[in-house]
Amino acid sequence: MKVPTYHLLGFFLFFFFYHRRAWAHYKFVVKEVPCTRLCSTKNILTVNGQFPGPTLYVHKGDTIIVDVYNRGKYNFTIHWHGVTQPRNPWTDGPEYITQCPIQPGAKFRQKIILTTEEGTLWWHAHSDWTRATVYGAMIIYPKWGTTYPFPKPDAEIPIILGDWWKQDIKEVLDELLLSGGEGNYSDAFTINGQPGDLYPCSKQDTFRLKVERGLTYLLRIINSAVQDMLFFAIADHNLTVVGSDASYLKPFKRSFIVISPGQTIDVLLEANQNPNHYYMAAKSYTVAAEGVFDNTTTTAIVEYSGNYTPSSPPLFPYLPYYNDTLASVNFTASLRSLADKEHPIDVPMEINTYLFYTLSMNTFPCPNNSCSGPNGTRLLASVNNISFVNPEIDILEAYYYCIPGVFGIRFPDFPPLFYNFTEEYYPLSYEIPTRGTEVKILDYNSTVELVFQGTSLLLGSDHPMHLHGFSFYVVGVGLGNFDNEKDPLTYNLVDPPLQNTIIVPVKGWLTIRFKANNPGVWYMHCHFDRHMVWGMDAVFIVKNGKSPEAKLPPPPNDMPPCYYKAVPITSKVANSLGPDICPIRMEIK
Ligand SMILES: *[C@@H]1O[C@H](CO)[C@@H](O)[C@H](O)[C@H]1NC(C)=O
Ligand SMILES: *[C@@H]1O[C@H](CO)[C@@H](O)[C@H](O)[C@H]1NC(C)=O
Ligand SMILES: *[C@@H]1O[C@H](CO)[C@@H](O)[C@H](O)[C@H]1NC(C)=O
Ligand SMILES: *[C@@H]1O[C@H](CO)[C@@H](O)[C@H](O)[C@H]1NC(C)=O
Ligand SMILES: *[C@@H]1O[C@H](CO)[C@@H](O)[C@H](O)[C@H]1NC(C)=O
Ligand SMILES: *[C@@H]1O[C@H](CO)[C@@H](O)[C@H](O)[C@H]1NC(C)=O
Ligand SMILES: *[C@@H]1O[C@H](CO)[C@@H](O)[C@H](O)[C@H]1NC(C)=O
Ligand SMILES: *[C@@H]1O[C@H](CO)[C@@H](O)[C@H](O)[C@H]1NC(C)=O
Ligand SMILES: *[C@@H]1O[C@H](CO)[C@@H](O)[C@H](O)[C@H]1NC(C)=O
Ligand SMILES: *[C@@H]1O[C@H](CO)[C@@H](O)[C@H](O)[C@H]1NC(C)=O
Ligand SMILES: *[C@@H]1O[C@H](CO)[C@@H](O)[C@H](O)[C@H]1NC(C)=O
Ligand SMILES: [Cu+2]
Repeated sequence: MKVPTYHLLGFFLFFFFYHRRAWAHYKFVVKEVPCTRLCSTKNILTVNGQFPGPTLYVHKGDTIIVDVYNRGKYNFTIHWHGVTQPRNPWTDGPEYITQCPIQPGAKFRQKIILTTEEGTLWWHAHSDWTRATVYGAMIIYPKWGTTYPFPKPDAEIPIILGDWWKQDIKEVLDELLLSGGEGNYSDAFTINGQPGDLYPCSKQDTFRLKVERGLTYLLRIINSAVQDMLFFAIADHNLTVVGSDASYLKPFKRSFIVISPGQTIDVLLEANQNPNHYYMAAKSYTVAAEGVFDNTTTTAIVEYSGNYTPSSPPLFPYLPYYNDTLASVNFTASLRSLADKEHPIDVPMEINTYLFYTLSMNTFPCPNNSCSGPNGTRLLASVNNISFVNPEIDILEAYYYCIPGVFGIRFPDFPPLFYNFTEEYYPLSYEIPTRGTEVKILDYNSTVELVFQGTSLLLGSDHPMHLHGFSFYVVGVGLGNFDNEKDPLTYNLVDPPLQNTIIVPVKGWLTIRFKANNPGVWYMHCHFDRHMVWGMDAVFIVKNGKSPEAKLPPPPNDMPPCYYKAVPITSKVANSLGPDICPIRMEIK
């Protein structure tokens, strides 16, 4: 049979592109470049010299390879935020949790395994505070041949919200840790790397979104800020929220949204107003006192095409007052999964592991009361009264190789003390946490319900909690103390949203559910980097299941090395961790 050549060519092209896409390969060269914002220039760390970094365009189910070359001055790691990475914690990224850092001059090949994620995610550095400038979008299109659960938008635009610090970010972190106090806050917020009109020396470079009346735009909004939850709105335009954290939502309309660091929100913008210039704007949502947070506003401009005289200045949107907690909680409570035939939900209904974690701001005594926290103390933060301390060997390797002395396995399921967590007055001694590196061990396939309870210690704060390795269903949220009897009756088990980051409201609670079907070591932390370095972190170890596809595979052979003293392991010490805890026992030399 004679096959026309163009058929063969078509077949070849299909194969070539299909496989190229399915195994996209990127090169990330991490290096410093000079960058000017707010009338001054400093060196910032970037990927490939770009700020924000390159966008990854992929399809649902793809596997991506990224070769990360550290040509910077500091230890470095990178994390694929919201990718569950089944059985692949090895290249998840958080330093001293799943790997030791990539040292200057070194290289690490990272594999990103996408499965059910579809929509918008992002990637960012996960060492010290280098993520302040090292981040980018990850756009996950539907599988080939399928489409969105809403009319195909005419164009798609990433809107990456960030913050900008005039100071070198390493200096900000060093100062924070040295002083023990609140530390500094950012000087500006940014939209796609630009502060916008309202800041000095910024007007020229303001991000402009050109739109045509009658068309619909999908804005893929990401909050990459180090420190701040943000209100975001576009003047005279409602936003139709259709997705968050790479999972679709039942569409709902809002004049503004609330987005936490780490979170992504997809919205449809209909260009249905009179041709004009309209501001899009973002500013902080915070309960911090005036004078100790960045109260500036970042803007970009939505510009209709056509012949007209734009209003000057452009029309400005309504944004709630900085501390409008009700607006924020209302937004979180409005998220609902599609939960239809094509997008079924899988919320665990029979729970076998109940956890209750308090999230607290803390103080710690400082020699001679010489720190800058309240009464000369050092500020810390904790989960269940344990302020997490990073180990020197990453927990994943310590677990895999069964290296003793790196972490403890006694992270408590409940706080040491039940009291009125949201009361205004409490004994001062409650403020002081214990410090340690404890992990919570979960059996493979266990069904977990975790209630977060924000406490009023040091007036409390909202906490955008982020879990690596899983997406979780948010089944309930409220203000005040969690009521074990009444609140579970309000749970949404029908169409709860599937998130990887969610705001636990100040002096409030929030309940998540997930199934621990991803063996390995997975970090959970507040996505305010300040709270993270103060110790509001926890680590889950999900044990291996019985079948081969439920077991943690060996590490890639280019894992960045850790430096540690050789500890000869006797089987006695190894066994003291418990018989099922270490999948592999090896003598480390
Ligand atoms: C905080 O930031 C400001 C503005 O960038 C800077 O002038 C100051 O030195 C920084 N440090 C402290 C401790 O305030
Ligand atoms: C936005 O939605 C609200 C409530 O549905 C409506 O009252 C308002 O007119 C809408 N605004 C625009 C600009 O479409
Ligand atoms: C921002 O905070 C500064 C310092 O506290 C204050 O002077 C200024 O009025 C505030 N600006 C706004 C817009 O709230
Ligand atoms: C918000 O801040 C204002 C001004 O500082 C204050 O009067 C008000 O009580 C605060 N609201 C809440 C809910 O804390
Ligand atoms: C949020 O606020 C809107 C408008 O006030 C209200 O209609 C809606 O019921 C609230 N939603 C939730 C979940 O509280
Ligand atoms: C604390 O103060 C005492 C008396 O001034 C001084 O001798 C001591 O060195 C100080 N300790 C520290 C850790 O600064
Ligand atoms: C500082 O000390 C005073 C006096 O002991 C106490 O009333 C106050 O609550 C303390 N502040 C904090 C934040 O611990
Ligand atoms: C807990 O404290 C809050 C704030 O002071 C108060 O409103 C509430 O009634 C207290 N709850 C109980 C059960 O005492
Ligand atoms: C946290 O633990 C410390 C040390 O055991 C204790 O003094 C403190 O009261 C605890 N705080 C709370 C809120 O349980
Ligand atoms: C884990 O759950 C999956 C899906 O419910 C099931 O197919 C599998 O058999 C379970 N494995 C174990 C070891 O329980
Ligand atoms: C960089 O990482 C290596 C390996 O974990 C570690 O030994 C070293 O102390 C780190 N350097 C800094 C400055 O943190
Ligand atoms: Cu926090």
